[in-house]
Amino acid sequence: MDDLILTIGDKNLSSWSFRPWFLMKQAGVPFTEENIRLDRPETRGVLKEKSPSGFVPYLTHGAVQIWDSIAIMEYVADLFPEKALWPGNVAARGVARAVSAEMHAGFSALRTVWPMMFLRDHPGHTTQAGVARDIARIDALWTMCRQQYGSGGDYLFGAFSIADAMYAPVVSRFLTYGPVAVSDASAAYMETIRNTDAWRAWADGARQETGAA
Ligand SMILES: N[C@@H](CCC(=O)N[C@@H](CS)C(=O)NCC(=O)O)C(=O)O
Repeated sequence: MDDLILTIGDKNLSSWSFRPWFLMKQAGVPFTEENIRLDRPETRGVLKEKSPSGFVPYLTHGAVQIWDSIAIMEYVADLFPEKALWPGNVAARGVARAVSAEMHAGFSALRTVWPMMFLRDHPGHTTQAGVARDIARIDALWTMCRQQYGSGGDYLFGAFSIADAMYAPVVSRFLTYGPVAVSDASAAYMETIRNTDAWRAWADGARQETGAA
């Protein structure tokens, strides 16, 4: 099989890059990482030349390029069925896809008002009603997943899945802009995510990129 090359943006900033990177790293999918720094004078030109969509992330696999975070994760799930990146049970898989689609398509207030800044370490934040609504909905989703589908492990659907990768940048936002009031189940889930090897590796990379290491 050709090598997988995942092209991503800055680890401190690029929430969409974080999702497939976190999935592949935590699941042990072998890949090479390529980086394009965002918010630089040359960024637009580089993305226009190299990325099919003009955005990161994108995945290169031989002659094939796959763009958009969720399509990349679906492609990887197809390539590595033994990694079981979606839940095996049909009902759980359907709900996992719904939860992931809701993240991909929604929560625009949270994403706009609290952009991911992985290394943000100062207290305080601006907020608005839309952010509170998004937080409440995410808390309800996480709590429901953990209670109804999570009995086989510590992740949303028990075992680690694409749904967890979709929400990893939200865990980052809740930690860096919070504290946010969430259920005990959601708080425990956030601890699970922040204690993964992949989370620590991303944080190390973000510190190196920003010169904070
Ligand atoms: N729907 C896309 C969104 C990708 C996206 O918005 N990527 C941002 C970085 S997180 C980007 O490439 N921005 C280009 C720029 O800053 O010029 C996905 O899910 O991958």
